[in-house]
Amino acid sequence: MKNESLGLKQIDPEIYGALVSEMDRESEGVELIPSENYVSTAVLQAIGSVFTNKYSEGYPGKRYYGGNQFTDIIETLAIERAKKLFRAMHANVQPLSGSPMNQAVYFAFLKPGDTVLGMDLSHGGHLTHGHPVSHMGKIFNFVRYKTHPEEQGRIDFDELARVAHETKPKIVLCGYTSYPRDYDYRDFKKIAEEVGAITMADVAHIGGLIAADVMRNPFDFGFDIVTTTTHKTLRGPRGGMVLCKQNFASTIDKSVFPGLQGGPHMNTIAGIAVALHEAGQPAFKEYATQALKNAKALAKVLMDNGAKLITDGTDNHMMVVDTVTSFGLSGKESETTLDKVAITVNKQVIPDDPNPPVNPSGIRVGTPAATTRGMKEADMEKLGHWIVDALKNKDDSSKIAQIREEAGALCKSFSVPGIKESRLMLETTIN
Ligand code: DSN
Repeated sequence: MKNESLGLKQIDPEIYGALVSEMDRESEGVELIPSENYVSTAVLQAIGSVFTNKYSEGYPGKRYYGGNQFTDIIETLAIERAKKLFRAMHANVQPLSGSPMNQAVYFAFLKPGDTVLGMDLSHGGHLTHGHPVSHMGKIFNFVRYKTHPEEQGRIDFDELARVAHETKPKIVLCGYTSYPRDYDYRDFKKIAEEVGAITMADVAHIGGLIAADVMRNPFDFGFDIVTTTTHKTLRGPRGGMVLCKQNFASTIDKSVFPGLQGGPHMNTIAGIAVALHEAGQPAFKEYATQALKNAKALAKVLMDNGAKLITDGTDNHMMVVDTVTSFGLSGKESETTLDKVAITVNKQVIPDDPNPPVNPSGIRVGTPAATTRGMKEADMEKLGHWIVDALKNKDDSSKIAQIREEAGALCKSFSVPGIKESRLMLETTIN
């Protein structure tokens, strides 16, 4: 099979072309979607490795297939590194991504119809926190809580306690995908204890910030279960982890495999192990600290220039802008306008949004990816002004062209990790 030694360029020019274009897109634009990031060259090498060839159903030392002596090494390292970074007693690193990691927890502890207290999607929660369109919302009884607009998005814990006593949830869940504040885990824990519920925190967005100890860690407040994706602030490949107290460990493991999934993606687990190693280094703490500083700086320049931020500021790496109120533009119009100036954001529902998710009233903006490239507060200042200028002048083509040029010039000063090496690898074939 001579062809098998040829590279992507020769074998599949269409995929090669799209890949090269994506590298150009990532290099030439500013990524401000808060759930995205750039992995390191080392993580890319681990993901693009022969571990993708291997079936490893089971867990280290207890596999259903032979030949797992090396996958056992990487999965054990990933588990130990995750436990250390998150101060967790147990870690399962096999969930394929964020939704299955949460599903594995629900199926571990709930029967159909059981109640979970979770955050409303438009107030910052996730589809898997019980939105009616998700399968989870159909199987379990999610009771959703909301935030207080007049208290900068804080949660009304008196109301939460009242609802918890009324509905007797099996799980009290906190976590978010578009909530710019930190959580007061102590209040959640107190309420859960009063009603005998398990405490679960889905920290998918802020996993890297918790690993770096620059945001609160739910385990420090006695939480039972913490789930996190690995590809957002943690800067690893796309995946999920369930971290928990020891008494939940075997129930969680059985729920992930064989309950929910089959063979784990061992190349991804290799990448997760590398990302966790990187997250344990002093440079990662600096990165996480800078991501928070950058978010504060970006929030300030946006607010100073007429943008209405949901929660009027940020405690983490992201912010949600009400673009309808600020600029008379829907989230979709704003996203499209910013695409034209090579600044990528995503349209976003705002609390109790009167508009639908396909064309909501806001956008979500975040700093993890730009910070990985090395951008700092002065760059956030520029980005904030360009965002506002573009949204205020969306029909002025010369203004849009000028901002695009300036944003492109900024990008030239900050390379994206792994791109140079990937280009080199794509051009290399051994005959
Ligand atoms: N899609 C993820 C995000 O962007 O936050 C959540 O699932």
